[in-house]
Amino acid sequence: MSYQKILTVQDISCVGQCSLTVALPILSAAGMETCILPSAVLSTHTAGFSGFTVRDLTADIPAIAAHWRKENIRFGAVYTGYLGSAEQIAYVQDIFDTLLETDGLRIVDPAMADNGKLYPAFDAAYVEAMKGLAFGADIILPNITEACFLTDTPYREDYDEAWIAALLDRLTAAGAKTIVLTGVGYAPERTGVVVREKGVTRYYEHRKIAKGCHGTGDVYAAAFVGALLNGKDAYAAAALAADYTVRCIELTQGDPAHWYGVKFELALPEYIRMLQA
Ligand code: PXL
Repeated sequence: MSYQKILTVQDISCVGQCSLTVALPILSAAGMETCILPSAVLSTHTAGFSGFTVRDLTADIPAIAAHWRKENIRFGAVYTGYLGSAEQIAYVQDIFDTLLETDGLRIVDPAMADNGKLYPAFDAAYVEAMKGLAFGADIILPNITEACFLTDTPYREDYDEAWIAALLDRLTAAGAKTIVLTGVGYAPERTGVVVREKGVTRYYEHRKIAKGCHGTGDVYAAAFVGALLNGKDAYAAAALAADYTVRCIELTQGDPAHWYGVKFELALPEYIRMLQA
């Protein structure tokens, strides 16, 4: 697929290998002109560091978006990740409505929770706002915890294929279009991703290396978006992104000092080769 101008909206965690500091290099490696809108600036991410600083950039967003409209700037896709506040979600919705090219893609990673819990910055009002953004998008990439929050489903550690199918049904009933549900494993040491598109559900299973490696959701979503915009279908993009994320984890394990993220940079050459295959 051709070179496209896309926008990704998520925070800058200055240290911690997540959100914009992984999305920008991965999408650039995927050959996309990647414009960014930082939702907030944090000294580090919020999962494991203490005493981090946060500057919420919500108030800056309307003027930034208005400037882009005035300059007639439009994007082939807008991909959102960790956002700063419920109020900001309304501004992002406005960006979806006014700054996309005709047929531009709305891709939402509702990055707000994991392992049954919301991230520290978020509350029930944020979840409600995220429902509106996610169910109006073309593609969503929740993990199981986020899918539960989006559908008011009690979270479960143990589940089977029927429970996952019911969770997908609830997302679809609420308005979700293409769903990429991450972190779905039915056996020890195995995990994978379930893709439901136009009523067809497919599962890509792969090796589970480590439990809850930080930042891998963001690496995965960016790699998925890069593959999709390179013309892969949703299932192929989901599988490619899984293979890349596994490589990133492999390259990081064995270095306990690197607990806060994955060394995704080391696998970028492989990612580019996967895109070309
Ligand atoms: O990886 C998701 C993420 C992104 N940004 C910030 C976070 C987290 C997860 O904790 O804290 C600031």
